[in-house]
Amino acid sequence: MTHRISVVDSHTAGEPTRVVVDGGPDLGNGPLAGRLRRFHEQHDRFRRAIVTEPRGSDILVGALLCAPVDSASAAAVIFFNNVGYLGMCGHGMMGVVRTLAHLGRLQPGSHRIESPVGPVGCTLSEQGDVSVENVPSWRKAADVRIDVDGIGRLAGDVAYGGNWFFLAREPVSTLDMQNAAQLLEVASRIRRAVNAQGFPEVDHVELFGPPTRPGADARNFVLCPGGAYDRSPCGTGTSAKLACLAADGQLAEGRTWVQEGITGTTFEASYRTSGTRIVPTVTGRAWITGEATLLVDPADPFAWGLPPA
Ligand code: PYC
Repeated sequence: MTHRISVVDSHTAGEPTRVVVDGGPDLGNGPLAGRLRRFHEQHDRFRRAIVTEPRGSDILVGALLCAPVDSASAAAVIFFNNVGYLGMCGHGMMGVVRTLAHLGRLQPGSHRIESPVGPVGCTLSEQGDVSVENVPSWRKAADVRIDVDGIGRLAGDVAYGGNWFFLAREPVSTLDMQNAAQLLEVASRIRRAVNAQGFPEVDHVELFGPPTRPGADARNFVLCPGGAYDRSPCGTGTSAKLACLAADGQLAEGRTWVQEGITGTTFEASYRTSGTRIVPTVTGRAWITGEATLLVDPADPFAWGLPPA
C-alpha cells in the first residue's frame, strides 16, 4: 500500500522547512526527548523519505508535529535534516508557527511550543512576523585556539543556542554567496579541528563578517550538520552569538542585535538574563511555499529516499 504523508512547505528568510501534518511515524506519548529517540531508532526511514532526495534536498529541515506533553502548549515538534535530528531550530520554529496559522490552528498572539530541548515561546504578530523566545543559551568555552588544515591557527567560542556552535572570532574569508563552496570547505575543516580539540558536540560552525544591509550588526555564514549552509541568519546560531556577546559584555540585556545571513536576509534578536544563562528572542518571517502529499510507493526502489552516501 502506498503510504501518504501530508506536508506544508515554507521558507524562513530563505531557509526551507517542511512541516509534517499527517502520515508521519507514531512516536507515542511522553517526553519529547524519548519520542526523538524512538524516531531515530525505529522510524528513521521517515526522516529520509521526507527531507532527502528524491523528494527533498540537503538544505531542507523537516518538522514533525506531535501532541504536546503539556496541554497548555499549542504543539510539540521534532526537527530533522539530511543527516539526523536537531534539538531546536529557529528558522524552523518560525516556519512551524506560520504553518499552524496557515492551517487555522493558531492565531496571532503568544503560544508555547515544545521541542526536545525544552519549550519555547512563540509570538505571531498580526503582520506575520514570528518571535521565538528560545531555550536558555550560554557560552561553554571562550577563545578556543584550533589549528585548521590549510588555514592555520584560529580562535573562536563554543556556545549553545538550542544547537552547538563554534563561532569564529575573526573573519576567515569574504562572506559572499559567490564564495559559498569555499566557505563550506573552510567551515568543514574548522568543524573537524574543533571536534578533534575536545568538542565533539559541535555540529554547526558560524563565520562572521561585516554586514551589507543598513542597520545590520554583522553578517554570518552557518555550516549545518549535513554539510549544507543556512540560507537564513540561523535562529539557534544567532542565539549562540548573543550568548557570546553577553558573556563579553558587548551587548546589554534588552538591546537589539540585527543578524544578517549569507543571502542578505536578517533576524532581529535580543535577550534577557536568567541566572548564568541568557534567554534570547529571535524575530523573523516565514512564507508558505506549498502544500503537498508525499507518496511512498513500496515498489519504488527509492521509496524511503536514496541510500546514504
Ligand atoms: O535557524 O536554528 C536555525 C537553524 C539551524 C539549522 C538550520 N537553521
